[in-house]
Amino acid sequence: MARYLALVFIFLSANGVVCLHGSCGAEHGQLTAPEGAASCGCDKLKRAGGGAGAEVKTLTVDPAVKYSTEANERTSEVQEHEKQIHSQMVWISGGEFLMGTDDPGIPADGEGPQRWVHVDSFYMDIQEVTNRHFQSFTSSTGYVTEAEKFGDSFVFEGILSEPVKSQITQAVAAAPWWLPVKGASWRHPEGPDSNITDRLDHPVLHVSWADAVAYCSWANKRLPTEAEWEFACRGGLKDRLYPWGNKLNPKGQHYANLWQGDFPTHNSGEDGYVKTSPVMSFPANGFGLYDMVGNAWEWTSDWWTVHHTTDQQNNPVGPPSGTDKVKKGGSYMCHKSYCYRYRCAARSQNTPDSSASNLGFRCVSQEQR
Ligand SMILES: *[C@@H]1O[C@H](CO)[C@@H](O)[C@H](O)[C@H]1NC(C)=O
Ligand SMILES: [Ca+2]
Ligand SMILES: [Ca+2]
Repeated sequence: MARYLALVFIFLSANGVVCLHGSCGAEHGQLTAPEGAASCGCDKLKRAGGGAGAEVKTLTVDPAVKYSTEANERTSEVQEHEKQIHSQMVWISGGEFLMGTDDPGIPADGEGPQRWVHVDSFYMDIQEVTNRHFQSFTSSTGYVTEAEKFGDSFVFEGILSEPVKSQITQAVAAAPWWLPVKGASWRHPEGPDSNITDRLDHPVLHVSWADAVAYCSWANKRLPTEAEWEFACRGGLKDRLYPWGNKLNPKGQHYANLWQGDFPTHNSGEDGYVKTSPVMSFPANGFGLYDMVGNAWEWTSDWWTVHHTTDQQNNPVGPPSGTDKVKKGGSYMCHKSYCYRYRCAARSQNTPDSSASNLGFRCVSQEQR
């Protein structure tokens, strides 16, 4: 209880506004992207007790060391098996690209200025890491996620069952549709009465940044930098909004799992899904990558900053330190009225120990895995 009270207090002081039930709703009808405070609240899922400068708290062993060492000791037979249960990867031939935008949908997010960036070639998972992938990781390592250790995670109110919802008395002040749910984790995405049995091919959710790093390390991969992620998102197109171009629904078709309707009260599911979709349910971009925008947000390795140099950068990795990590691509909860972040240049942030029902990841590597 104390944690949640502290949580609400943090948001009150950080944002200077209280967004009570309904009062954020004034924004719902507007079709232009909100600037600053009015947003999906995706960046508000800070765990209490962290405070400024908080780093990942619970992992005492560097997951990169621990899991790559274990990985090195596996037999080739096991490695062969794992090849089938890891995501397929695609070669992304590096080069220069225009990162960010001079026409930011959400200026406060630091989407601009547009700048030339070079990234080296790399391999990238063609899909978000799935529950099946993550299950193979935890069953061979015994890894326990941060949400499982904390005992809770943030779930979007709209997908909770009534019994679970009725037991919750706290919410995030700035984004009341986010509820801390006891027992919510990647195995139980909407709390104890839910499971992933029928969702093994959906993106894994409720994974913290350290959980994502641990998984990628185990697979002999790593998280992408923001620059790599955005280069990959653009799929070889220059200065476009989406991985497929500038039109959200070319020829009336849906190209990503987003939100249709009024956020947060009504999701029409016009694209076929009101929650996550199986990975690769929508068309791939020009590089053969699926769900780069929509479905689940994806962690990157960069610390968050909104200040970017216009000097040409070579393989930028973001600031050396920070309090939040960058996530990219938006999720099935994103709608233009509230979270116009399903664009390649869009970005948002979370503290590394955050986990939620719309946040996942994919991995990259320098070599084919
Ligand atoms: C998983 O959830 C479904 C309903 O979504 C339920 O029918 C099933 O029994 C659950 N499985 C387990 C193992 O709890
Ligand atoms: Ca949808
Ligand atoms: Ca995604």
